[in-house]
Amino acid sequence: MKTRRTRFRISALSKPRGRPGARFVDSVLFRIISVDTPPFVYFCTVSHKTWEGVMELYASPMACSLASHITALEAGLPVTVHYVEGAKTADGRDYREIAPNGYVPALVLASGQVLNEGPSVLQYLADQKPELGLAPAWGTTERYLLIDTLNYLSTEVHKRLFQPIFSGTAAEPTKAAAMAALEPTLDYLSRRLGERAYLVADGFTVADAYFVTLLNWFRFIGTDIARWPNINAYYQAHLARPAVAQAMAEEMSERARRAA
Ligand SMILES: N[C@@H](CCC(=O)N[C@@H](CS)C(=O)NCC(=O)O)C(=O)O
Repeated sequence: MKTRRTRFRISALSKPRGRPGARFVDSVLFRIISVDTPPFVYFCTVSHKTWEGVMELYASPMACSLASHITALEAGLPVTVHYVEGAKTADGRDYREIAPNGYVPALVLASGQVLNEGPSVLQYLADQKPELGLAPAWGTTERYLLIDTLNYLSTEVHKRLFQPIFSGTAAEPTKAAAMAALEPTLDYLSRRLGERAYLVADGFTVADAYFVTLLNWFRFIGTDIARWPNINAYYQAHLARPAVAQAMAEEMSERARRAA
């Protein structure tokens, strides 16, 4: 998987919906010509297998998009990661032309459609490789437990707690209320995790990718996770997971580059 600097340029990245439409990808190595002949679009390429299903993930280093980055690596998917800085892409485009609400993650699918909510991006990526079990199969109770967990992490932990804490504009009482909710939230998550190695299923799922991402933030604001031994053991074990370690190393290196 390539990160940040792409070897090709895509125009008309975010077509509204449906078929890809005319799209040209220029590269030293590849040239893909889209022939828009309704009702079919034919892709002619010197390396069809290489580019089939390629996706673009827009991310901010160590933000919630880290969970999607981890998932893409876990699944070995053809995803190119682009870091967004100051609402601009690395090649100077206005990020709001890709994701109108300005949030990461945004996943631009091979069709040109854009997913722009963490839980949908995570599940889409997981569903590309169902055999890996990164999301339980649709129709099973476990799938609904996954959705339940992703919604909790996204709305209650990410948005209700961390959004005001990280915000430069939130009122002090709002920040204080969020800080006061940190410990009860970790108590709850500790009970929810129990002595299991994974948050939802018998193996690693996208909920674990998201939980590890949020545990980084607890640590970042100085919460001593060691006070919740089961969460701490879980966190340490997942930090050693190759996809987690690789995604975090890449994103920390991007942060270091910005800080330099
Ligand atoms: N509802 C979105 C929220 C995503 C979100 O809050 N992303 C943050 C980074 S963690 C962001 O892009 N913030 C940029 C901004 O607020 O302009 C989701 O759950 O994915």
